[in-house]
Amino acid sequence: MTLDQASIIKLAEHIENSELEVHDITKITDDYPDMDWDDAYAIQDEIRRRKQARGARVVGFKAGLTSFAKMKQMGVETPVFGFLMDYFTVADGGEVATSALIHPKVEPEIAFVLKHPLQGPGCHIGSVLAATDFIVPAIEVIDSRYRDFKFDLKSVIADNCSSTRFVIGASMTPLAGLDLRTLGVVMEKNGQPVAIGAGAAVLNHPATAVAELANHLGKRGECLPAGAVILSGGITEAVAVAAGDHVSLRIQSMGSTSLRFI
Ligand code: OOG
Ligand code: MG
Repeated sequence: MTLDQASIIKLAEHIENSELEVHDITKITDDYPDMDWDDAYAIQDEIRRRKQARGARVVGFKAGLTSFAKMKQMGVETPVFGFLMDYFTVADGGEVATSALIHPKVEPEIAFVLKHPLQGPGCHIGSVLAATDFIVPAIEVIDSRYRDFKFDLKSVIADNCSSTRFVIGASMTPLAGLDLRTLGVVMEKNGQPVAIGAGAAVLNHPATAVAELANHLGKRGECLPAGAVILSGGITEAVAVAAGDHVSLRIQSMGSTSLRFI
């Protein structure tokens, strides 16, 4: 850690206010070039604490920047981890008000729901497969608080990895007999395919991203709880959206989900 507690609190407030007041900010490493990874996660934790203190509940966790397409798009090379609050949830087929967002983008993802908690360190693909109850298709809406989505890893971690909304499909798919690597993924915007991929785009197997997330949380004395939504990361580049757009996602053998921006 290089930042004192007062700076962590000040930066958490600064970033969270940009979310709540819907305006962008410059990346925080411009002003704090020496901040380290622990500082970045401490700011993210403080944002989570502030939301919980207002009565919001954590409903899940996410891994991000887990596909080469996303790493390339954002110019980084390491996965990042964040949390999902109750108010991020959008009903399947539901609406997202763009007036509450700065410059939203959508990503096709595979979401995991566990039947047993996963406690790192030492989680691997096998632990994730054994603990998984079912998987569902998910569209994550991201909305970096940073101007033009320009950030470095420490800035994006502090900003809870651009998290803002997500929708998941309602068909529970068990893992038995499925090869997640070869599942085809098609996301459409207004009826046109805009993102096409397969599960292997995420670290060669999306369960690897979940294992890394569990190991990350384990180092901090936390676990991935049973029943939570776990987003394993965008399979393709993120696609910008605006009011009026309808986005749908179909994943082979897993069904579909959709949402509309108003
Ligand atoms: C960071 C969040 C990335 C994903 O699935 O890769 C993410 C960003 O690109 O703004 O959620
Ligand atoms: Mg994502």
